[in-house]
Amino acid sequence: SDLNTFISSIKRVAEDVRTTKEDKSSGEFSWGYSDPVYRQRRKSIAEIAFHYKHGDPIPHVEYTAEETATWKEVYSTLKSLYPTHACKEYLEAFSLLEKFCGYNENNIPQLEEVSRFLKERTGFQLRPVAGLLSARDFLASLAFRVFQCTQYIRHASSPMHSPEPDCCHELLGHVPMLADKTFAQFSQDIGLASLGATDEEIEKLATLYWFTVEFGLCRQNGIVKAYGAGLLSSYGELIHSLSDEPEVRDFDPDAAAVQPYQDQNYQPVYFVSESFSDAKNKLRSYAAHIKRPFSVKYEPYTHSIELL
Ligand code: H2B
Ligand code: FE
Repeated sequence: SDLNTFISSIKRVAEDVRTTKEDKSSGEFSWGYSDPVYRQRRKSIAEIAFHYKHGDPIPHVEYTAEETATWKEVYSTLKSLYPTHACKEYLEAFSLLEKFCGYNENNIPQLEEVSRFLKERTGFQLRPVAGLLSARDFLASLAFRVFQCTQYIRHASSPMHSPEPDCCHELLGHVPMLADKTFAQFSQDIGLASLGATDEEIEKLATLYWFTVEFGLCRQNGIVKAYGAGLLSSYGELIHSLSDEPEVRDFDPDAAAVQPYQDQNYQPVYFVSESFSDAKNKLRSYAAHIKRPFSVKYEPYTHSIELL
């Protein structure tokens, strides 16, 4: 039956967390759409993702001087905000990444090096991806502690803005947080909750992901800080999120899962968590109420999913 086919497909070990080539990386949504040199570059970096097999070392990309200059502008601008705007888990990981993974303004870190670092810290691994995946595919890999990571950089004409994820967003937004144990568990829990969920539940989990992993805030010593990757990789929205313009609500998964969001503009509403363990516990009880034909457990020794 369809259900059995589906069950055997989700039981596959992380090795098989392969996703469709159905992606939006043709450049259609990027600023470089009309730049043939940029499009060719994107195509050649996408080839790495299409040929990648789990367990392979991630091939290095030799970034050009122009690409490194784009990175430098993003890196140095954002870095100036982190001490006051980023949560402590982020700051701690960021300094380790500078020490051990080649994070600096003159170098775009290589995914392979970063992936090895994360694997040692929290068991998360990076997998190169050519562009946006469906929410279902993207969340499913989180269940295996695999983070699908773009390797190209945004077009040089707009260093401070990218309409799609690029390596600045992944490396500066996501990677430092994935080095935190509790946050890593939270991320995997969203992934586990997505397995076998209906399209409606996936939509809600994707929205929950949006208001936490991408745009989440947290309170530390009475001060609101950012932990969402969409904030930590956007100079403008990082400032906006901690100003008194937006509305800020206490994190509640039931509310966050159905909150309308903005993908063209800054968010008018953010959710603040008291801590990552608190967010994780709330998410777990939310996930426990999702109706599914089965429940799942992650088997860490074999990196596989067990059905309960
Ligand atoms: N695909 C890729 N390649 N990177 C992402 O960060 C991403 C994605 N995020 N697909 C997903 C969608 C997210 O917006 C949620 C889960 O829908
Ligand atoms: Fe992201």
